[in-house]
Amino acid sequence: MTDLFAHAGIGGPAREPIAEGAVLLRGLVLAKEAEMLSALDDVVAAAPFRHMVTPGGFIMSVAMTNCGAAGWVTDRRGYRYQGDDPLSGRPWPAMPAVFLDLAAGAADEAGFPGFAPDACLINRYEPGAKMSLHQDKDERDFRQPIVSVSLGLPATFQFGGLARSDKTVKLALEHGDVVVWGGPARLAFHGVLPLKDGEHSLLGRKRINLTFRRV
Ligand code: MD6
Ligand code: FE
Repeated sequence: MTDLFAHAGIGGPAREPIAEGAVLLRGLVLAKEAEMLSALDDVVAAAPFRHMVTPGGFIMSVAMTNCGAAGWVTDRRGYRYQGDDPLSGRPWPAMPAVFLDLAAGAADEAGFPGFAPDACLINRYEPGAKMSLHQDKDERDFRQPIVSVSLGLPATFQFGGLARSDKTVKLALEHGDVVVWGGPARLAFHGVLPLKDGEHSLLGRKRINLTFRRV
């Protein structure tokens, strides 16, 4: 049976459990879509997307920027969070209120009340860009969840276990979807398969992913 109340706000968003501690809230962003995209434009105007280099010397296919008190960066020296944008030497743009509200609301919905992110990593995928399997472990407090927002072209998300070699499940993430990820899933391996070409009505030939964390 179809869920009559999906995305309607009545009875909450459509929720799809992924694993213990990880849930997909389909379409949660759609009600705030215009505000979110406008805030995103402001952030990107102040701190443009750039392709960072991994500690091993590879240029990432995903272009990144950040907003909030701390931003995730990688270069030859390693992965870390830092308060200044290395491109400009200035602090990252402040986290827009609409981002904070969305992230806190999604976390609450998923059973993680009181989530107050201080970092938002913004990833831009163009056709062919991918994110290899990895764990998010550069944060201090793994009791805090991560809230992940998908915008633009759909992508295939891979979600595995606590060991790299664990079997993965594939999940189609679409414009407006939010994944909340914490508890026993917080250190699960995950990745994004190479983005398929396409044209999104609002974002064109790309996918944007926002990940909110408490660093
Ligand atoms: C992406 N996301 O969806 C990449 N990490 O483009 C992530 O790496 C990620 O979505 C931790 C938790 C949720 C995520
Ligand atoms: Fe990740």
